[in-house]
Amino acid sequence: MNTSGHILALAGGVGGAKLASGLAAVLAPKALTIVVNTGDDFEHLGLYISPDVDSVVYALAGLNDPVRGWGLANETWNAMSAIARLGGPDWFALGDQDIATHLLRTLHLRTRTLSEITADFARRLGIVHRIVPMSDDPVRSIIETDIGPLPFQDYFVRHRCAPRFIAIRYDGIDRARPARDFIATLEDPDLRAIVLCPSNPLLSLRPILSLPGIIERLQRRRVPVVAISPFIGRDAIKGPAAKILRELGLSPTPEGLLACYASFEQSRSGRVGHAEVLQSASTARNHGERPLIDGLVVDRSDADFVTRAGTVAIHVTDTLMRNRDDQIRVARETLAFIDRL
Ligand code: FO1
Repeated sequence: MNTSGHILALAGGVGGAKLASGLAAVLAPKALTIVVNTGDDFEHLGLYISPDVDSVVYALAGLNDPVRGWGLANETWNAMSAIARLGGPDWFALGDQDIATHLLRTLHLRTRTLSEITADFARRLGIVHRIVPMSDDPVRSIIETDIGPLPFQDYFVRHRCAPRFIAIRYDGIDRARPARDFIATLEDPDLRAIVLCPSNPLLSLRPILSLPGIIERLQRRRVPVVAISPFIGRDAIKGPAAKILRELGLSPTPEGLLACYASFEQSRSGRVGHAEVLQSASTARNHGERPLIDGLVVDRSDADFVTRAGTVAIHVTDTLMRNRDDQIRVARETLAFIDRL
């Protein structure tokens, strides 16, 4: 077992940033690469916003607001108030300090890639681990809902996830190349495991896994893939994951999560809706084909699931990460679990 190797963590959103912080606290700089979803990225007020990348960068720098779950701690909102006073859009709140990130990133994007800018910001904020946006090419998550297709932030923030979720698609995914350091980590002979953070499977992880060639590379892997369930007691810790799974006909449980991951293997188009989930439930795996997930970390409140887990190895623990100690504990337990697989 390669206990000193390289961990590749796939992350997005608050849950992803928390586990990424825990892993960064216990792993050496060269032993961790965090690849982050960019399907939530969009242009707003002329600025390029990359919410999941910023959540991970701010969390690893210790600058994040732990209560809000996004943006910077000790934030002020003067620019937003001034924008509203002038009749500008204020449905998406940009803090005064946060605006500095978006302004500089937008400026640098004229001459540099998102990967280069992220690495530069991370280094300047004292981060020693590698944070890699999943792609330098544009990918935009679109939610198909009962009121029509909505760009991700319209669905998530403007409509507060209220419309019924019918399907998600990722515009631009077919032409998007996975970031260079993402591929390099997947091909690293020293790779020890791939960790799917407790992020929303459809909003945060599926875009990363839908990039051309990624699922195929995972299916040829020599190392375990371990996921951490974002569900506790049939509900999501934060955000709309439980509501979305229910609207797709899945339960917000480890079982529903595995069904969701199975639909990723079946549907190569990237789009996931009710039909894709149903199809994967009825399609038997080809002989010898490896499931996407080797191990799943589940919360104690979902421990009854263990008996129905089939070939997937299960580790049961307290998955709620209230503080830094919890982040470190869940990270350590996940690494120990990997070494038992
Ligand atoms: N989420 C909200 O619910 N309301 C907001 O006004 C908002 C603003 C915002 C600004 C910058 C940023 O990086 C994130 C922001 N988020 C906001 C969170 C964002 O919508 C989500 O974190 C992700 O896109 C989902 O993981």
